[in-house]
Amino acid sequence: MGITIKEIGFKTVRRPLKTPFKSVLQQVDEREVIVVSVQDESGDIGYGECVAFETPWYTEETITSCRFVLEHVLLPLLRGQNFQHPKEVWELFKAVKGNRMAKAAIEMAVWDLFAKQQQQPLWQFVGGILKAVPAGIVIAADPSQIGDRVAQANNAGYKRIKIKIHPDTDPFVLKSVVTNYPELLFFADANGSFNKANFERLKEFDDVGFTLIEQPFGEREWALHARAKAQLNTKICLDESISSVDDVQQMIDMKAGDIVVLKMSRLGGWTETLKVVELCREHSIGMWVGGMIEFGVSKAHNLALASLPGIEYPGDFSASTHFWEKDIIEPEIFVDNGEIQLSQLTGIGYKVDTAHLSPSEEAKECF
Ligand code: OSB
Ligand code: MG
Repeated sequence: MGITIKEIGFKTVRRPLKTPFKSVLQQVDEREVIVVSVQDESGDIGYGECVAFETPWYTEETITSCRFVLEHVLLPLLRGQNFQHPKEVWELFKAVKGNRMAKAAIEMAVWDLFAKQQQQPLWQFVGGILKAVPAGIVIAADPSQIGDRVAQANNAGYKRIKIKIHPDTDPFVLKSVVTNYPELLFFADANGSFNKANFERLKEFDDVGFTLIEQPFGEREWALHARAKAQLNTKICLDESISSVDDVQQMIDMKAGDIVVLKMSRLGGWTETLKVVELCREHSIGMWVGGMIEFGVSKAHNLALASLPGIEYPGDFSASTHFWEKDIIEPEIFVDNGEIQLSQLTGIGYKVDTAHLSPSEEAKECF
């Protein structure tokens, strides 16, 4: 039994966003990802998506560094390997430091392949229980547009809205928006834009009505996050700070946060993510699944993750049409009454349409 990796494929997808994504860290107008496929002897194909950005503004990895590491480091280790369980991929890559987004892309593909071999939807294979996952949208726009964007999201059925904030954001403007929609959940994401000097400013966001504030301070600022957790009523949630299960342990030990944003790409794939989920459950740490302005392959993996018991908050799950003119999966992901139904098909549950990449995308195919 098990799986022997016979073929490995990589394709670059590069598409413009419908609307620019503006955060304090970066404006994203166009997105490039690498779709990884692995095939076994049976001909089944598993898919993963490498979601590093073009430049290192979110994590240190870039899509170029990932392409290098995939081609020259990870791929040679993977070729011809036999696995009894997809967790063995993490073991295989143990000698390779960091590069979690590159590793995650391959890991995802192998987990998908195993679920397909077992003829199970991936969400079932990993122990998921939800049949539908609550949707959630992110508003990363100029302050003057926030009111309109929230109204649009509400009309589209979203029940959870995440708004990007930074020290110059006016909390009173946000408060007037949030109080207009008492039935919606609002999250704030500061992407590490606050610091010791403007700590008091952060406190002004405490009575806006946010369910949580994501990553107010820099990724290694455990003490500042602990201070925020002690002094604010709003829950503190960590995103950039959490790259491993050890980081979650650090957050717990330092009392530096109440909630963790799960991002499989940042954590290095399913194996480490499942360990994080277990640790968070043990310590009653809240969890939800974060987005990466990603295409449907990554989204499908994340939907399976969000189906697990204990993921209590709605994640960054918007419809394919939110970012893209056309996604790379069939059917596309759509939001119905604030929810996304999980596919009942095996593996990630979607067809991957890499045969219809535009010529410029195909020209970038690298292996
Ligand atoms: O900080 O959560 C973040 C997107 C890219 C990089 C970092 C972040 C984000 C988002 C999620 O905010 C957007 C989405 O994909 O829905
Ligand atoms: Mg974030």
